[in-house]
Amino acid sequence: MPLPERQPFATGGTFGSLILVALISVLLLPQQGLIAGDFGFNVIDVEAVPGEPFAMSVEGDWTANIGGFQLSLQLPFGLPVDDLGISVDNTLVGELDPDFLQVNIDMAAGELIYAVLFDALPPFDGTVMPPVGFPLAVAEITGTVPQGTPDQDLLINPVDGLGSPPINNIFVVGVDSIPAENLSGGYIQVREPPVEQVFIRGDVNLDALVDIADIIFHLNYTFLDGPTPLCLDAGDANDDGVSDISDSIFLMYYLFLDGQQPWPPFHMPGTDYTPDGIGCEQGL
Ligand SMILES: [Ca+2]
Ligand SMILES: [Ca+2]
Ligand SMILES: [Ca+2]
Repeated sequence: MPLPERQPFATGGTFGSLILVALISVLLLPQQGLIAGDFGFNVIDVEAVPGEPFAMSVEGDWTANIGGFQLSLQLPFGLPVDDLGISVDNTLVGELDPDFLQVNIDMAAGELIYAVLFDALPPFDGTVMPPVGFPLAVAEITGTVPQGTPDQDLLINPVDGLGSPPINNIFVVGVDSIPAENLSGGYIQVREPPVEQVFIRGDVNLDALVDIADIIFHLNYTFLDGPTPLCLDAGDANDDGVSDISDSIFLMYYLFLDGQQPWPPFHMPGTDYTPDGIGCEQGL
């Protein structure tokens, strides 16, 4: 029987092709399933008191090891914020000590561009950040709303195509840019804090004196449909968070039976030292 013809390279060739295909598959594997919709940026609302600095978080969400990201944020026209900035301070990204950080703020155009690459300079050690499975703060927007700025909501909104050349919101995965498709903006909520009302505890009728008229006022509204005090907390003479008969009795003891004086603020007007459910709409 003749020996089968030798085909020394046929098997090896097929085998080599299989290895090549397998290798390519493995190389491509991390890229498979990278759906842009799984990547996103979310600007988190922050309350800002005029005259005080604020820090606004930008969260990222991603499903592959990232080597960096780029933010393109639209700012309201004439944004009333001094010293506007963005950084990776106070984030885990900051802990990676990124090689490349580029900020470009154009207040007139209403654009804030921020690019971050973890590993852009030699030695290249391939620093990446793995997905953590939930949104994570990747940047912090800081600034100060000037004193006297009226209450308002200022939208900071991730929008693709800002700047020139146009910049998109992306994550860097390997050598690819993955668009961040889940984009949601957040508001700088400018809020002047309410002025805390001052009162003298026991001075239910708000005439800056604590005397028998306050006991009568207190009994009147507690039992006889008299007017509710503008500053209920002033009527809470024993400062237990409730205005009731025990406060009238407390004041009687104080005024006529050498009892304990009302709790602070007393003698001098002030605010409640022991925050509770009872408030003061209007003080002295
Ligand atoms: Ca009084
Ligand atoms: Ca009370
Ligand atoms: Ca209190």
